[in-house]
Amino acid sequence: MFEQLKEPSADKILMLMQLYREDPREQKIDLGVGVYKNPEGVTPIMRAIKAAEQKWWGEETTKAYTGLAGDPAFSDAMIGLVLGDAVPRENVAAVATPGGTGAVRQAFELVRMATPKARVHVSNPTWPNHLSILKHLGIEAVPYRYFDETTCGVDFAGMMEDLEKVEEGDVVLLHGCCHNPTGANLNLTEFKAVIELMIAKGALPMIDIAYQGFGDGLDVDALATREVASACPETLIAASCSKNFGIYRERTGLLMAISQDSSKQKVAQGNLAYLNRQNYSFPPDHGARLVTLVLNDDKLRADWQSELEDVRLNMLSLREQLASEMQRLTKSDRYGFIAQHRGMFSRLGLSTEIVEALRKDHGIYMVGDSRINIAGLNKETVPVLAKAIVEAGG
Ligand code: HCI
Repeated sequence: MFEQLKEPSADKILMLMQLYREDPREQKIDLGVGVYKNPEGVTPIMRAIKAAEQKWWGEETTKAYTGLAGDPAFSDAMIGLVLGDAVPRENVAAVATPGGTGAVRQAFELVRMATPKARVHVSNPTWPNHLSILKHLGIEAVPYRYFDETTCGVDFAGMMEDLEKVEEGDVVLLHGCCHNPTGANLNLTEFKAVIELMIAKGALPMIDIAYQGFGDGLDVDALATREVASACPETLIAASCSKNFGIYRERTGLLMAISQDSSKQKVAQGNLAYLNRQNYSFPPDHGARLVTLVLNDDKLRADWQSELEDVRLNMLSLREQLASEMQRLTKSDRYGFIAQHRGMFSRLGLSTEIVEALRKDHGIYMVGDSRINIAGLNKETVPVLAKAIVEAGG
């Protein structure tokens, strides 16, 4: 049977990780996969997570299954973090998922179950996994203009023009904050215009929020998501805890299905639990437990927020340093957008030839579309990257 299988297309980000590992050069710089690294190049376990782990080790008495939706306390805590008080709790159906990817996958499956003909409108570009999961599920992905190659900001007029083609029942996938892969984001006024358009078209918004706290702060980063959830009749939200709690390998995420009509909550909750059952029965518990412990304990929560804020500010200062270094070397404001972008990534707008030259000649690894992980830099390597970009013709 196995001979019938075709070689699946590889994930470009994960492929790059492999190439980086195999590179023997000592001075190599990894700006690839979206994992936070501190100035020493280490992805630390956050203090509050470590403390929660110690606490839980003492308190845990069983490894018996949780519920299909995971522990309701995790849903409650995460709904609070993402939505604040934007929507009444009884309007939200939610299940724990294996990471944000799990939530995205379940959301798409829910869409296909409810409306088999629905198309999903995605920003051009979007996170490659969005596209590959949609393709795998046989759901049509329709790109809308998003990244303006000349300004490296959002082509908002183009985006709105393309979203005019959205049909009733279609899904519009939006990044809640910290757009991956570009780092270019809508402002709140623009988001509100998109909301109006989606409501007028009868489209279902789906928000992927994987970097809350990495842009302008925990609450500011959630503003657009809260605005969507409180204004639209129905909303899907895939939230990840991988980055803001630094628990990547624990696979911790939450899928929310929100309706303004609370009588729909029961059927939505039932279907989300059904999807968990079909795919893996019970979602992983360990990461979700740690998140719940941190969010529900004042001291741990305050410490987590303060460490997350340090992470955010570190990335912001690297952005500013890189933008000013590029300005100094190119004697232009061409790269000023790096300081305007938010989150872990920036798409630099470099050609594939330049990206290739940076890898071959300088041992600098970025994704082929010139996406860099800002956290892969530190004060010492920012000038190295800037010089290499200019030398490579950027
Ligand atoms: C990213 O780098 O975009 C996020 C991390 C990631 C990459 C590829 C697959 C899963 C997660």
